Amino acid sequence: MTSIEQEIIPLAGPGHEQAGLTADDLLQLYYFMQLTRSLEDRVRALYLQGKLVGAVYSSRGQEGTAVASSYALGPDDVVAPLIRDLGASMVRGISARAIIAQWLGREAGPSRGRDGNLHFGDLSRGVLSPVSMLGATIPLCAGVALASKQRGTRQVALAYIGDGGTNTGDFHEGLNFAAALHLPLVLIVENNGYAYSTPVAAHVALQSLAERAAAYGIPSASVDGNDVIATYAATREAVERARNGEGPTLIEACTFRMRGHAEHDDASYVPRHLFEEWERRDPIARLAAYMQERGMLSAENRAKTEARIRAEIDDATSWVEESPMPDAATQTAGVYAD
Ligand SMILES: Cc1ncc(C[n+]2csc(CCOP(=O)(O)OP(=O)(O)O)c2C)c(N)n1
Repeated sequence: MTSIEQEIIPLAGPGHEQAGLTADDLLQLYYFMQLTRSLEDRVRALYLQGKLVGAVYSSRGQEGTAVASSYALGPDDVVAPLIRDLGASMVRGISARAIIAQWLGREAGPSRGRDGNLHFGDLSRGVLSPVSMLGATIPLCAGVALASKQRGTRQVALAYIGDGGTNTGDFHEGLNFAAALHLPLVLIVENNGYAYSTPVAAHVALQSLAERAAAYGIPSASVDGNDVIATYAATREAVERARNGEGPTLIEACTFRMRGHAEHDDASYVPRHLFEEWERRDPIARLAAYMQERGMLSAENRAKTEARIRAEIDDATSWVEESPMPDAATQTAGVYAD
């Protein structure tokens, strides 16, 4: 054990059984968080090698929020991940090959090399593409939730927004609309300490971003976003409420952005002690400690999972590097309406 592992802050929320999670579920959550982290490490390496055009955003340190919340959805539900939510795309089954192909601008990527690297989804898996204008995915998800209500499909829409994004007009309009019509929407507010270089206390006067829910007359919760069990439990409860026709819920997930806004940003404006404090709350290390204490993650199992992830990412990287760029003659196909 390293000194960091010894200092890990134990999970203090509900136990996994109380949250309705089995030992296999915990192993899945561990796998998806580690897969997300390892994939993002790989993209950083590809970026530093000059193989990738555009910015590289990371969810390092906050993988648990997207993984645990999207894990609480049913197979027919819809999710709208943003830049810190790669884990949600992975949980929905978008492959490492597809993601690396997207990052490297290949024809085999979900947007077929027509986008920078960010705006990809997969409607067949219920994953909406991000919209760059922050907040815009909330009215979009409210629309999905409205369709679900009108068609009686009982699908739930799960949207994410950063702390900074809660200050947009679209946040207000989308959430108010969903609340007024009692739509099946769950909104995860990822409070990761900073909106680019602006600390939360400098852009909003609330103690907790969960307080925003009162303005819309909807229930809320504030959870430790680096506790996957607590985040899963709160989201599952909100998803059930939404599915039962009881309208939207806002969940503040408290977490921390362990990198700069993107890799071109060295985060020099973040006091160093915050990184040290949040390192002790690392969502992967905390879940691993929880599982190890209960005999649910043997050294062998952990090594196997890590080897599986390495193989998956190595396979995807070499496959993508061999795969073609889009044909320039077709570059506008699928970009503009015919
Ligand atoms: C409406 C809008 N304003 C500004 C931007 C530029 N921008 C992109 S990310 C970002 C910071 C977002 O911070 P936050 O919502 O807290 O999310 P985080 O990056 O911390 O996950 C800004 C200002 C944008 N994309 N959309």
